[in-house]
Formats: sequence, structure tokens, C-alpha cells
Amino acid sequence: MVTSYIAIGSNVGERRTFCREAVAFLGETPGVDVIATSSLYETSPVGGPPQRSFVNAVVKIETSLSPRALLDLCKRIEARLGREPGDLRWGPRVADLDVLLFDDVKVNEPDLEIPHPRMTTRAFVLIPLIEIDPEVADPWGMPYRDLVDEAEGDVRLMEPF
Ligand code: PH2
Ligand code: MG
Ligand code: MG
Repeated sequence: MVTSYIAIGSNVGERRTFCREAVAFLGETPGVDVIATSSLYETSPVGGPPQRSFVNAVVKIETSLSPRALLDLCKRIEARLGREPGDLRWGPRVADLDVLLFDDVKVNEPDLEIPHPRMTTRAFVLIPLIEIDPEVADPWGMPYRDLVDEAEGDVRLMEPF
């Protein structure tokens, strides 16, 4: 089993419900155990067109899946929650599940990069991540908490998961 962190976001419809359902779907998947979930945060949109604020959270899992199988699972959960393929990049979405970290594994493929290439600059990822694990570091040993002050976007604690 390896430890992985997944970012969850929604800014359409019942945003909190979509985030909670995404975690439930992860947890009921064979080969995935949910270890911890951050609080829910309301966050200002970073990039993309003018759009509603997001609800974001981060989930810590242990998994026997490969990085590729975990990515496929995230896509299946997005589809199950009603996300249409080919929606606008960084635009409104009912559910977005992004693999942030996968132990100390580095993946560099066109459709899958781990660590997630933009997580270092996004407060809506870093703040919930550090809530779960204040010491978490990238595969080169740099703690993510050192990046929070410089990160982009407003993040407001909304409610417990
Ligand atoms: N996701 C994006 C782009 N911008 N902004 C916020 N606040 N939260 C997100 O989840 C988010 C975003 C691309 O997936
Ligand atoms: Mg995303
Ligand atoms: Mg995504």
C-alpha cells in the first residue's frame, strides 16, 4: 500500500455534497482506504473564466492501485458525479479529482504528472493538505508548508468534512 493525496473541488450545484460523494466513492473502491479528509474550504477561483467560488478539500488515502489506475478512478468518479468530458479548462465543474502525491513517486506523462505540477502555487490545495499532514513534503524533501505564504487565491474554512 502506498500513501497518496487527492485534491477535490466543485463549483457547480450542491458543491459540498459533490465533494462528500467523491470521497465516499473513493472509499468504497477495492484497493483504496480513506485515511483522512480535510475540512471543506470555500476558495476563490484561480484561473479560468469568471465563475462561482469553489468548495475544496484534500483526501489522504492508502492504495494498492497504480498511479495510472488511480487517475482512471478519479475520472470515473468525476463522470459518475455528472462531469461532462471536454469541459472548459479551469472552468466550472461539478467535480474535479486530481492526484497530488503518490508516495515519493514521480510521474511525467502527457496526461499524468505527479507531483501535481500546479499544487505548489495553489492555496486551495496547500492549506487543506497541510491541515491533514503539517509535515508533508515533496519527493525531494521540501515541506509544502513553506509555500503557503506565497500561494495564490483566498481560502476560507467552511465547515468540518
Ligand atoms: N481548480 C482549477 C482551477 N481553479 N480554483 C479553485 N479555487 N479551486 C479549484 O479546485 C480550481 C480552481 C482547475 O482544476
Ligand atoms: Mg484541477
Ligand atoms: Mg482535474
